[in-house]
Amino acid sequence: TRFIDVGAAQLGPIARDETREQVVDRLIALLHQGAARGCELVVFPELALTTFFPRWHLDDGEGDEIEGDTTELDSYYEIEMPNTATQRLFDEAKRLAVGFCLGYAELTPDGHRYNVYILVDREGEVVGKYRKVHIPGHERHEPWRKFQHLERRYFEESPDGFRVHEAFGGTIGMAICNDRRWPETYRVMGLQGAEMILIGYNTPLDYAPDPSQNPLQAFHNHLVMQAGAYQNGTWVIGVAKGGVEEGVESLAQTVIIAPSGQIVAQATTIDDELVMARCDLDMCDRYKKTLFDFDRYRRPDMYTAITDG
Ligand code: CDT
Repeated sequence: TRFIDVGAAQLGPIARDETREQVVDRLIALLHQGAARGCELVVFPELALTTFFPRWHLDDGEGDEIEGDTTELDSYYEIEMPNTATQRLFDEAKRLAVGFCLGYAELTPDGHRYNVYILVDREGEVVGKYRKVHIPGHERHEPWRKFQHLERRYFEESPDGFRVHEAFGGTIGMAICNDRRWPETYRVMGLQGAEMILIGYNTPLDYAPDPSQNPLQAFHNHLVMQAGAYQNGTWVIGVAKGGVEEGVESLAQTVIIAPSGQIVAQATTIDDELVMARCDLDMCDRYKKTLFDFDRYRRPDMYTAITDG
């Protein structure tokens, strides 16, 4: 049987003035906890190096292009990885022989901005990179909101889509936050044989376009990830940046979900907290080779509206 001992490393809030060095200290502390508990992979959340900056309108422009003064905005993006601030994390992970998954904002040399997740193996090598596919929120400053959700201003949609990586003795996929609400996310990776899908999130409890959803945030969070796990016979590791960050309350409830759809570990705080589970990758076949034997039972010819639409 193939096991991966996985740590889901939830983060509490990251303040606007918190430095990368301070945050990296927190990540390394979680890495040590993971190593002490036998983890070979520690999963950090979406945008794990900075505050969730899309809550502010930070450039001077009004159009869809980023323009004007972008000094603070640009300070939230990484232009290389590893870099001066994160090299310590890579070095310590390699020393401990613990792989990790890290979310951050990427500014490419040719000026593209993506919300990304990287998978780093136990030797400290980046073995996979994922750029967020489903970018939620809005493109322009909306002053009526208590806080902004300007992801659609600050990030481009992935041109790459969902891939899987052979790593940690299994087939691993990645997704970021809003991606977890869409069944296609899991299915596209399920069709590539995903045995474990890593998902980091920042989810404000206050959803301005329809506040009636606010009390359901925790329910919807687990609903979508448990369904995605079960319907594709895969482990799902859902990792939050939670707590009250710059006055905005965000969902915690980090979870590790089995291919049965059952939650096997869950965070109990809204702060930095590592939960772990021994994940049996061979458990995936119980679902992939029976009820969800895709080759035998799926009817793709009946689903053409999904790709034609
Ligand atoms: N980070 C992220 O994608 N958050 C969204 C918030 C809701 S859309 C404004 C989410 O789907 O959780």
